Amino acid sequence: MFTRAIVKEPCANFAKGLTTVDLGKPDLKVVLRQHQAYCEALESCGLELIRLPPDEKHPDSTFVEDMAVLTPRGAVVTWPGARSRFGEVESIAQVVEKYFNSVQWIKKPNTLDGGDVCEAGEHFFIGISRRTSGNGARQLAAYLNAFGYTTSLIDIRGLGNILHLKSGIAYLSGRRLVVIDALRNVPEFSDYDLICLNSTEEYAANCLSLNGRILIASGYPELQRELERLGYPTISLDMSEFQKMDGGLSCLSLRF
Ligand code: CIR
Repeated sequence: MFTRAIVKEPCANFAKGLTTVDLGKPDLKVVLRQHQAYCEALESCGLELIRLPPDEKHPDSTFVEDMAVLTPRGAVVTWPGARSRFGEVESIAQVVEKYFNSVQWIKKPNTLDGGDVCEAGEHFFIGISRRTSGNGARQLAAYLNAFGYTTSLIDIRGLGNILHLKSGIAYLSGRRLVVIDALRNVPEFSDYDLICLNSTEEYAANCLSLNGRILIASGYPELQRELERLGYPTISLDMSEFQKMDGGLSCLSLRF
């Protein structure tokens, strides 16, 4: 069960952040409205929010997930893969230090984005990506192994043109994962039940399982129907403005 989440309000410079997609410029008013709806959805799942103020110097700073990996047995503060995001670490680290007794750090020059880390119960999948270096992934694996978790590394470079591992998979519960087509044959997923997304619903892979409910981006009816058929209550949220900046549901919070 999760009890808390760290969130950071999007800043006025949000549209100046990094992106690889060409979906137009986000509208700040709508960004703030969608962020507020996201916060309310977390609260409706029983989470108490730790709300951090906007940081105008860092347009991508609302995507707090990339700055840390939080587990019931300890936390790891990361060193992100994008240079423009280095200055985001400090404010997240301060909160993490306050709530966790055991805090480890990814050490420079290794890099790791939290978006590349998918918790699946006692196991963690760690993506090696354009943002997460091989050594960063191995360093995180060593920390998680010391906490008593198992890990596997998945090199996603060249698989599906996704930014982070969790742009292409989500863990639901038991042994069930949502995956995009490019990841369905990854050997590490072979003993999992996979919900495979069709090509028009790939953005929906980044859904978020929270205390028995699944937050899902709105506009992806096939996944929503399938989740409901399997008995998961869903909460759908309009993510249009975050999608323009390569962001999804998981990136907007750090749950613990
Ligand atoms: C970036 O490129 O870093 C941001 N515009 C988006 C980060 C998304 N984070 C995530 O998926 N965990």
